[in-house]
Amino acid sequence: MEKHWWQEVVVYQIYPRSFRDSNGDGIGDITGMTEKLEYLEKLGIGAIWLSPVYQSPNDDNGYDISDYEAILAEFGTMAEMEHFIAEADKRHIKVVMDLVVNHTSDEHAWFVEAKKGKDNPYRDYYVWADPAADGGVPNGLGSAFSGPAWEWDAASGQYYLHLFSKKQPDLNWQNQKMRQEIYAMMNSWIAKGIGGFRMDVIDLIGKIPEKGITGNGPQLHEFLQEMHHATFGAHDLLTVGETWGATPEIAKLYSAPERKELSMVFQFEHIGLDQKPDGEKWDLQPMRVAELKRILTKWQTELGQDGWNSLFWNNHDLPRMLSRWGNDQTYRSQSAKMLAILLHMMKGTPYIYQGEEIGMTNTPITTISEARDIETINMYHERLAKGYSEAEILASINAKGRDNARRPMQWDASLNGGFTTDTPWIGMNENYPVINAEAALADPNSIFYTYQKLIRLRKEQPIMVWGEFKLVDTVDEVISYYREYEGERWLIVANFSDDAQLFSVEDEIAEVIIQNYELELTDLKDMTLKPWQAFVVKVTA
Ligand code: TEU
Ligand code: CA
Repeated sequence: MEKHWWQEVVVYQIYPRSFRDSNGDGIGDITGMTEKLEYLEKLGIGAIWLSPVYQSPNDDNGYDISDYEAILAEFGTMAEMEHFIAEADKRHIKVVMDLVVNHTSDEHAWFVEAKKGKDNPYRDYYVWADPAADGGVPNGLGSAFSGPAWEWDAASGQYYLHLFSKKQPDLNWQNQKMRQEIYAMMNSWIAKGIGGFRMDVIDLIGKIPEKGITGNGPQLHEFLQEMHHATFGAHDLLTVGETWGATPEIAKLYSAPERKELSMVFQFEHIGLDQKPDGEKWDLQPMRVAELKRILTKWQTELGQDGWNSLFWNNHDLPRMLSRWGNDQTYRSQSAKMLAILLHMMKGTPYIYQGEEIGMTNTPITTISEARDIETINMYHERLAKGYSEAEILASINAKGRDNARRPMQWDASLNGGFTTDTPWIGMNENYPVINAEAALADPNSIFYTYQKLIRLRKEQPIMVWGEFKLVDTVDEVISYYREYEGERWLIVANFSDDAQLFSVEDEIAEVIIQNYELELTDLKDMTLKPWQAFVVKVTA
């Protein structure tokens, strides 16, 4: 497999609305991001995945785009965006844009035209259907944000499809002219010197709604190969598809180099482990570490040379992993560092979500008025109507709601954590006086410096990027594996629990690479691991 820059970097995801407000309106912005490039350079990341900054009515916080080639006024100007790209480039940081082309905003010019009538040239850029025989929705497709995926358009007597909010009408990828306009837009962003694209729900663009097919449709890979050849194929860009339903076999279809589609995908098999199999994300069950170990191992071993893994615990759609599966109370630092070591020592490209590097935690709410996310608010009303108790619903929201990740970045102990001098668009987590970047930078033992070291090791030690993964047989709560490369062998050990756990291997320690306690590590036989203990040692071959 030929080598690419995007296999060797660590990517940092910025959710711009919540990163840094430079002009005191309570909303993060591009100039605020530029101000913080020095911080990101210190962390050592090589690319930024930037959640959408395009013009949008913000029904879904920018994932409802009304103009792909204009910047949301609240975030700044195109000149400030181009300056950000240039400033990042000076620091050897590439900017990976969020490409949201499964749908647009209903305020996009194309949809405004399409709604004018059935004979409008843009009508077929979207998915329209006649009512069913009973006059109701065409079929049973549902929206990810509650309710049916069909919205009635009285003017034309048809429904239009929206797999997300009704202000996010799905684009019709069967329409070749629409596809060409998307590719032209992508090329205009490539011309600005970006480092690639993260592709929002890209597994949905092959949908066949009349047959109820949404993910992995028959023409999906044909469209992606067409997109590759028409846009980024001529450049060595990082392209990562968001593909919720991917298995390793499906992932190979996206990322096997000879298929000329994408660099890699985000798969979510590990992320679903605390969701009841027959339920929605809100229906909780305990995560079993043995299952997590099995799934992580499957992805490490089954992609082989036919693709490349992305590695993540967090993003703007997920609760903070430190609170979700770590211990953000008694072992906040140790469990955060364990999560970092366990993930970054695996084979693939690691992604850090803003605030993860300083151990930010979930932010519980006590009333729905504190929520901002459309997915959460719609679910709240839907489940109240279905008879769920408010306590049950709030418990689900506090465990899995997307706002947990979207609370403003905590920069220092000053008012509003140094995020803004105004009232933030969404409440701060009240622990910002203790958990913030300034405190992290001042503490040589902080979670930040564990991430900084892991990123530096990846630059210095080829075994981290190219080494083969081999699982070690351990008790359920311990995840341990070797990485092997050109005769060198590293052993990674992580106690993924609140309890002491037994661990034993015959290897001799040649060097301690990194650990989340400050212990003398001398003997790997018959160890008793401390709660959340994690370490990496080079062992003698
Ligand atoms: O998310 C896709 C998606 O399916 C998630 O919304 C997921 O279903 C849900 O959040 C479960 O936690 C992408 C973007 O990442 C998300 O922010 C957007 O809301 C969505 O697509 C629509 O663009
Ligand atoms: Ca602002």
